[in-house]
Amino acid sequence: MLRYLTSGESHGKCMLVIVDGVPAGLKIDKKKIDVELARRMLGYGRGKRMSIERDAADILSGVRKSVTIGSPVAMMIKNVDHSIDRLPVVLEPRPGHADLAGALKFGHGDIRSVLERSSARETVARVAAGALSKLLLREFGIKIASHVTAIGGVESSASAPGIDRIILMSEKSPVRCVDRNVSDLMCEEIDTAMAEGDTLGGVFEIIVDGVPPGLGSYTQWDRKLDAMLARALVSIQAVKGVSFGMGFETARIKGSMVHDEIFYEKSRGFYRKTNSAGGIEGGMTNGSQIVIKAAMKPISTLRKPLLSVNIRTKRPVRAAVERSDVCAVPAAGIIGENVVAIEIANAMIEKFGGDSVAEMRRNFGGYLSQVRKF
Ligand code: EPS
Repeated sequence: MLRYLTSGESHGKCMLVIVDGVPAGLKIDKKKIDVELARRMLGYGRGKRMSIERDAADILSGVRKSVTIGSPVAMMIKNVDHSIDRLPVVLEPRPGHADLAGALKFGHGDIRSVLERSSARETVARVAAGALSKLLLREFGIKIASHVTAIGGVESSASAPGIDRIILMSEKSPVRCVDRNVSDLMCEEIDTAMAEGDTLGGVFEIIVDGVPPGLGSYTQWDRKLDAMLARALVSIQAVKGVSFGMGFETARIKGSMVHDEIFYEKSRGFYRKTNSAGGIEGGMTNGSQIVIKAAMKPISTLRKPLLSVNIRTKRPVRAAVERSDVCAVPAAGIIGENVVAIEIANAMIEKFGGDSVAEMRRNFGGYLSQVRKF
């Protein structure tokens, strides 16, 4: 089983992650991990912090001569802005943030002790773990991409192109939207929110290509892959909803219009012509691409702050203003790709054995021929 824990405060010394259960024999290309960290920093609408940081992973353990040895992999990403002990006390909780509930829960008289850890800076550590997982998935031809389909009220209605086009086109857009005209409108929407001292949320889509059928399981609730993916995505700061394939739309139309009919050809095996299920049926991959959408609420730090209450004086005040982003949906898509990568890597390890990549490859090959001969 692949598991991981993160540690670190937004303006502390560093962000840390320990990934346990990484198979031995995986070639680690550190540059690829750093590229993933750099992708997380981009996106139109981000704040000043991203021009300060130089996120790069320092691999501390579990790797020898650039190859994993089966022991836990620890990675550290330094915070250039290491100012935690110099930053002011925060007494005015921001509506929508962890501030108030976190202060009440831990008995903190200074909200800074909450916000330093609840900050989305924590996702740096998760992206490092995800980048490692992506390296494993590459060994099995599994690719993951993401693109932004909505920012505030601006939505892209164009159907998503193939995965390689998504990868290419999303990287070209400052908001990671594959539709160029909509991409421009999204940037304008962000400019308007910024001028108004406001923030924006949106929707991103994740596509996983090349997964074999049968990852996850229908046999127990906590083995269902869609449940694990939903948990991973909703745990990203500010993500409020997740849907698979046709998603909520399926609730409005008849079964005959929803379910993906099954076909068979000797050369292809079983296949579908549609993918309303988003690649998962009964908590298992069905061999089609996994397609997931996630909705992110607007960031809760507003330059024109909402009403709040000072936790010391109990007097009405305006909420605290911290340096923050106006819109972080493009970055959230990258974080989404990476938390999904961790879950898929875990499912692969569970199905094909996780001690070494060679063992996984053998079992993977054997399983594919079993499926082919079925
Ligand atoms: C972030 C770092 C943070 C914020 C943002 C994400 O840096 P700072 O607080 O120093 O500007 O830019 O976090 C939030 C929006 C939040 O609410 O915590 C990052 O590295 O992604």
